[in-house]
Amino acid sequence: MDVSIHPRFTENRFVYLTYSHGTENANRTRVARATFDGKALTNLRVIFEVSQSKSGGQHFGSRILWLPDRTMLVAIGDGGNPPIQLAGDLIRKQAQNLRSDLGKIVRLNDDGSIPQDNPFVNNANAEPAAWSYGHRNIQGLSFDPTTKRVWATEHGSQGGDELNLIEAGKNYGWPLVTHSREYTGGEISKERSRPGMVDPKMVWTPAIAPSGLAFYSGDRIPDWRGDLFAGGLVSQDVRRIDLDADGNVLSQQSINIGQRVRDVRQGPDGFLYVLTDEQMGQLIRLEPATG
Ligand SMILES: [Ca+2]
Repeated sequence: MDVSIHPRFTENRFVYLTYSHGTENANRTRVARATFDGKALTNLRVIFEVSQSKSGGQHFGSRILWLPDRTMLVAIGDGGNPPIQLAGDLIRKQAQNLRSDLGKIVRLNDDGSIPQDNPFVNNANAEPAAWSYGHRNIQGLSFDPTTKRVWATEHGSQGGDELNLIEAGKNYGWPLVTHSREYTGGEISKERSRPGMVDPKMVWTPAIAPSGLAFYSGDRIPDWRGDLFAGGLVSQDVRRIDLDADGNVLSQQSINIGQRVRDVRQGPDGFLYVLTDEQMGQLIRLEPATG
């Protein structure tokens, strides 16, 4: 589901992959590390897997984001929609269970071990990998190198997709508070906000189905510096999100792509790259119009 190179890739040649592993009845998100020898990946080793197996093919996450201290954040989905269950209850409730990796962002060292400054590392009732919780299914994760802010986009159910400013140890509410509804039309919760839970910075209803998120810090497109770019699978566009200094959303603008957008990245050349996932998926480079 994601491919990411180590911040010191030129020295160690490490490549990281996230993927779903197992069977229809028992599967979980995994993180593996391999070495790229110039032609192929070798020494593939699983360095992390979600604490519990789930059934079905939904809500694995999963994006990788490197922090400046060379730890990695990995987004893990809540496990699936009703009627998927775990331990006799809807699996999505695991997003509020700190003993589960489901519905979390986890933070790992580059070998998969647990950083000793993780927020719940001294909590005997929590998974030590957990970094933030109450997430449904994050498929966009990006970092602002100036403010050190972590941004995530998360799929709602029907409507209620979210842009969140992520901080260590915080609860983002799912499924106790949400703007989204069941696919069958009913309420998931009557509550949109609750003390002790973090409200989204932005909500998309109808859903854009956000996938891929890039904080733009390049110099090729000066007008776009400091803006977020969120891909949309259903909206088939990229949303440019203008932020103020406090990280509040000022406005959004749709850049029409006309295909399902799976990922958005800033390239080392300072341009924005958009990956689409239709039959003939394309890699598109966005450049400023001339003249
Ligand atoms: Ca939320």
